[in-house]
Amino acid sequence: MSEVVSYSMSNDIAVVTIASPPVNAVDQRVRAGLKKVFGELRERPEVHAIVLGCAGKTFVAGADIKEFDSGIAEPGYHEFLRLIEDSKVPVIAAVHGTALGAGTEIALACHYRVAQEGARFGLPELSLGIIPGAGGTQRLPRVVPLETAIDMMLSGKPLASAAALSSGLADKVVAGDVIAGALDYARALLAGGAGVRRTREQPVQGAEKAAELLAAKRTQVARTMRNRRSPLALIEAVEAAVSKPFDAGLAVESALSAELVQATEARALRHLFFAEREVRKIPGLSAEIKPRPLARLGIVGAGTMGGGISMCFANVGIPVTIVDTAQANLDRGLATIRKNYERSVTRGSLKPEQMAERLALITTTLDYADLGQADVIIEAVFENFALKKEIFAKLATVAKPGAILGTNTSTLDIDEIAAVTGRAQDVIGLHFFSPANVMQLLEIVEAKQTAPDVVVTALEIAKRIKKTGVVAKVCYGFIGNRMMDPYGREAEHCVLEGATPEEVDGALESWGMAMGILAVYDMAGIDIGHLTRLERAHLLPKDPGFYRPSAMLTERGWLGQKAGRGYYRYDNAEKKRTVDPEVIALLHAEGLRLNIPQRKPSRQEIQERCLYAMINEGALLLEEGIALRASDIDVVYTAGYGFPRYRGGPMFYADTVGLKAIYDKIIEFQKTLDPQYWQPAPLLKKLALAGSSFAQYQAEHENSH
Ligand code: 3H9
Repeated sequence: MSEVVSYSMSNDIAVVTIASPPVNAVDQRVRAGLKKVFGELRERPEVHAIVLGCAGKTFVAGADIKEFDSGIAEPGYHEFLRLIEDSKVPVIAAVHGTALGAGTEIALACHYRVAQEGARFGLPELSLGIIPGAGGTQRLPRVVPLETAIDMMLSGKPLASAAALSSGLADKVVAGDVIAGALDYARALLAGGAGVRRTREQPVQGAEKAAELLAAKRTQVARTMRNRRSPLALIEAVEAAVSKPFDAGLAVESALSAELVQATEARALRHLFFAEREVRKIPGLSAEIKPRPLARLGIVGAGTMGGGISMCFANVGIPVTIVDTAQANLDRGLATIRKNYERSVTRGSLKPEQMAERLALITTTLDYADLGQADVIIEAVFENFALKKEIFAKLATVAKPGAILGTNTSTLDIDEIAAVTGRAQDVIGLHFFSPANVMQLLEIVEAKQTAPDVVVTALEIAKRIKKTGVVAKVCYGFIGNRMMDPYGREAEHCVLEGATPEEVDGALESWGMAMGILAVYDMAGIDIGHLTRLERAHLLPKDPGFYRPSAMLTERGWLGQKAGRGYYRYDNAEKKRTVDPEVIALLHAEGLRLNIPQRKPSRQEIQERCLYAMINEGALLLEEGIALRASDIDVVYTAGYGFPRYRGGPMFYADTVGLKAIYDKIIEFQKTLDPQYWQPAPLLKKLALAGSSFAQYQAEHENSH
């Protein structure tokens, strides 16, 4: 009997168990094991039903993603799935935890499905740039209504056990042990004389309205999933389920699946899947180092950031004390938190009693001494060095020994902040992104003297509050904002050269950015960046065109959305951006005044300038050791900056373009644009000329740790 798949008998019912920790992913051993076991059971007439379940914390969580790069080894998926489906006795899937991807596909090949309360069924393949390739696109619409099937696969969102039951995906939901529940169900089936119920023999539900539905879904996908191939392929596969016999449909699914799995989109998304798990592993930090306690949190500053961060902790049951200098600030902050929760209640994503519980966890105070019990204190006041230093000096006196002092600064020198505390080992950067309760990224900034267990605790914090924590070292802007700087610089310069804000943002958005950078400035407030640049003026290039548009708009009070106008106007009822001819004329005239050649860069040039400037900065960050890995940069950008996941992040994208091509372009820009900005990073140059890539550099580096 195979190691990972085994079976035992419960009277006349066989219980097959997959045991392949941690998540029972289907690899060659699992496939071979299932093939062998179901082959054997076929030959045993005393077996009257089969229950298929999993050991450990979950049912099968999908195909083994690692196998996609090397190709799927024999036996293939269809071989064992067909054996399961062809069984002459009923096969009942016993699902606990999460049945994802191939897990749901296995459950669909079974004749019946029993789910434990709280179990979930999902087909998240699109998030990996592929489609369910083990029969999911063909079997799911034969089990649940066509629209439910398409929505489940397009959104990737799993169905909870109750929804699975009402849609027909689960036949029964049981409390307690799912194997026992499935055995009971099997006995009831046998007693009632129910036989096999092969999914492939069922009709597609709602086939008569398919044409209309599929057309509507295609339109939706073109709008919401720009530049992507896998969603369209998914609809094609489902169309085949409707229009072709099962086996022919399966062949369509297989052909599409094989095409997608090797394409850049899927490679990019796989890269991120592993990169997001890799960020938790910090070279040099031994597994022996335990995190410090995290039972109580303190926040300094009841503004937007402080409020959002407080919510992150209250959401997972950690009590929070917020301190501010004025009662009015505390009241306003708390009112905003309440409003945010109320919105979730109205939307139905939060129950009123959960809102009450969370609000009860948040207390406010004017007295710093009330932070004395906090295990972690996070300062979240606006970006002002003097103020932050004053706060940290105060925190050092009230915080209990060993309490962690975090700063939410997005740019400032944390070593200098730590220096005023006399306990620099406790100080760390915890950079949240606005809105903090929504955005996925937490940039963890390790200062020179930060203690290793403080870094471990910061990673633990990220995990507890369900964020992606990425560790960076101290420099201006850390990973994210430092790379934004040259990106935004090029976008602004293109405007001075004669491109309109809409042309610049349009180029970036059509490439895949969630939002063009100028529209982002409007959203965040154009003054924010401008003020930090004023503070650092002595360090910035002596170039009158450098971020000149932001300066001009700030001087006029056209600060973006909050002012009703910025790069765009927002004075219509829907607060949608519309072009502002006055701004276009103003910035165009400024370009002329500064003698900037007027040349209206093409869409492609805008994209290349912005992205390559960003990538070049990323290479510098790697060389300087600010970022640990190229893939960490990719995680920062996709989790925190609206970088399209299907492009894998800036460094992965650079590898797909080819570092030599990027290097050559930078040299070309050095000749045609301002050479002070177009200096290839030494690492980029080295890798480009050696025909190497960031991925290869990372692999070599990892081996040397
Ligand atoms: C698919 O099924 C295609 C099919 O249609 C058929 C094609 C022919 N493969 O996330 P965690 C590892 S596509 C390989 O930290 P959690 C993971 O890397 C697949 N490895 O745990 C990590 O390793 P390490 C569709 C996997 O409790 C460890 O397991 N399925 C896989 O926070 C623990 O993972 C999905 O997309 C895998 N499939 O979350 C589901 N899954 O410790 C992907 C996990 O070395 N998985 N690992 O870093 C998940 O969403 C989460 O892992 C899950 C557990 C929710 C299951």
